[in-house]
Amino acid sequence: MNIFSRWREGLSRTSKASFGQIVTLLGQSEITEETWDDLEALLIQADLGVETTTSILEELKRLTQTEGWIRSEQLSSSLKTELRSRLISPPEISFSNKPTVILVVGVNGSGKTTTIAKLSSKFTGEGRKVLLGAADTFRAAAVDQLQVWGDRLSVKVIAGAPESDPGAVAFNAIQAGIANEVDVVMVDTAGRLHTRFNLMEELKKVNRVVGKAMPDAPHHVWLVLDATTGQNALHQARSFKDAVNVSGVILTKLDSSARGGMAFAIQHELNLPILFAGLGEKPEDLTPFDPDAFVDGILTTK
Ligand SMILES: Nc1nc2c(ncn2[C@@H]2O[C@H](COP(=O)(O)OP(=O)(O)O)[C@@H](O)[C@H]2O)c(=O)[nH]1
Ligand SMILES: [Mg+2]
Repeated sequence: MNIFSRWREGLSRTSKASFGQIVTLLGQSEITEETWDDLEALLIQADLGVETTTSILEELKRLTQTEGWIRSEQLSSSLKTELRSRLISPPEISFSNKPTVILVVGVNGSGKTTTIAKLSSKFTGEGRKVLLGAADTFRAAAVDQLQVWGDRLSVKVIAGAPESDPGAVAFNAIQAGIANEVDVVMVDTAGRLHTRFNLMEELKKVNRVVGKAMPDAPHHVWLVLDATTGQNALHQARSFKDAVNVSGVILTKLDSSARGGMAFAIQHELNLPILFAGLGEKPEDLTPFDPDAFVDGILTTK
């Protein structure tokens, strides 16, 4: 399957819902005040966020005036261009440190552990040696889940006793990573504690301890966001961004979401690149974020 069909399939819920209505709206009519009102409502409904929606509408109205457009289908390709221009092309991931330490954060259920498994499979496939740290010590099941993935993928997992200090687990994982000469250490973290405040304080501590285990670590901090949680995820994202130095986002469950527009809101509000996207539950369903294929996917109705 080529990359565009892969994304079209993964985004079919989103394209059938909100964006499908946009495609219909721009199908065959004269541009009237109602076109603009409907387009605005649909973009907001698709979770683009008010500011991004407003700026896209302003640009399309300006173009309509200068180009003298009268038919709504004339807006289509400009809408595509405007959407694309609001997505950041993901930077190449640097693995220049040995080990390169990646801290993976996000709320419970967002897909951290599954994503770490998918990334392990990807990185291992690229010939990199991977080691995992199970620093979500708040839930015993979380450690088991990572261990099961580690066994399946033949990747070493460093874990502590239940309820042990997550910072200590992260520290041990990095030391083991150095001793075993691995290329990548990924540290899974808790997504829920007694309070949000406790969670953020704990993450800051893990972040600091990681820096003690290896200077300049973590080299990447990736925030996993669940696309089905819509605008709500943005509030969470801000807390994480304030607590630790998040360098990129992984947007999961785009396949289960009808609100793929979240991607635009994330980039506008957080100014962080989306590095990978989850288009399903299988390991190969985690794919590098491709802005062109993404925009094509949300605007293609079958
Ligand atoms: N459909 C779909 N499900 C996903 C995706 N990523 C994760 N999941 C599912 O989301 C659930 C929670 O994932 P988990 O990794 O345990 O989340 P964590 O609590 O953040 O570690 C699991 O059932 C995963 O299979 C995705 O991209 N698409
Ligand atoms: Mg987990």
